Amino acid sequence: APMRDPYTISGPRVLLSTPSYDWERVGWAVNEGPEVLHRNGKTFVVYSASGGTTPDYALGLLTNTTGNLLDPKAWTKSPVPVFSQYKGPEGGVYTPGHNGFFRSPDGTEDWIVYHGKEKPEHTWGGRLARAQRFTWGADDAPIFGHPVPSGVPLAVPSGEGGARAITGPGKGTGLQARYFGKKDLTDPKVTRLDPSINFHWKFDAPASSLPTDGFSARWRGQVQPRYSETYTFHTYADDGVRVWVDGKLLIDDWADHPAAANRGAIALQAGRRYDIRIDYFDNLRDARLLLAWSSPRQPFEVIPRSQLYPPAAAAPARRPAPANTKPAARPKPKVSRR
Ligand SMILES: [Ca+2]
Ligand SMILES: [Ca+2]
Repeated sequence: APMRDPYTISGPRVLLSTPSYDWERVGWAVNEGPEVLHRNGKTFVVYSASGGTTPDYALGLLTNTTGNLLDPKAWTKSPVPVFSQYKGPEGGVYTPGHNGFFRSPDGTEDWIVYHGKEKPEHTWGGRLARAQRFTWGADDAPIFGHPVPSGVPLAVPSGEGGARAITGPGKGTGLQARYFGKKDLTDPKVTRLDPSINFHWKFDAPASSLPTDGFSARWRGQVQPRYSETYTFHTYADDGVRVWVDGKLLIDDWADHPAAANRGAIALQAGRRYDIRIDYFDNLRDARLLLAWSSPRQPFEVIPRSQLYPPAAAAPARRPAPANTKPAARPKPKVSRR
């Protein structure tokens, strides 16, 4: 209908589309949820078709190139849906539709937001809000591709604060290490910079001034993640180990045992440096310690030198790690163990 203002029609309504194709009539015959796109003088109406509980709910496209928006004959309907259910090796998306559009914060990208389900069930439930980027064809029509299944990583919209959520490799040089002649972090013998923590000393000592059994070590400095997300820190230690990140005790396994894996998780921001501290001791025989990390985008790896820094000079720790170094009387660690 013609409109006097954005919320008042001023003339008779005109019917532009009815469910005419089979793919618009699965479950129920439906055309609904129209959303408009403009590009180079052309107008597009993207609408949702078929029953909203069916896996076949899909988006259709009407195109107007004349600018006469109230003439039904000026609109051409795509004979096939332009966005519909998808099943691939990485998963499936069903019932995609009832969408909206938005631009990336810097105005360079076009995005569709829509609902879709992970299973082809005939229910209203299970619909999840989803968003992905779309592009444009030479004929100015939108190209949506297929709905992207859950769990497939997408870059954030260009210019979003999170665009800095990925940083390149850091410029770290490693952690400050102090090795002690006794297993309770006393009797300091050696101070040095360790580029990363991936040691298997076997039945030997880390340095000639240290004993082969009953020594300990403490690493201090900062760790710098490359992604803004929850990181899991992993250790593999013989014997005991504790790890603090940003003052939070993530791994607490201060006990004698053969090599054991531990882990603990914390949410981190890309590019920020967080205080990290690792305490370790060897009681008898074999001695080893590995410190790794993983996150949704960070494959499991020994934390590399580039992301580890010696303690910040002078600047006091924002949240200092607890001073507790006594091994006795600590509750059993709550971290999971593999
Ligand atoms: Ca040992
Ligand atoms: Ca030993």
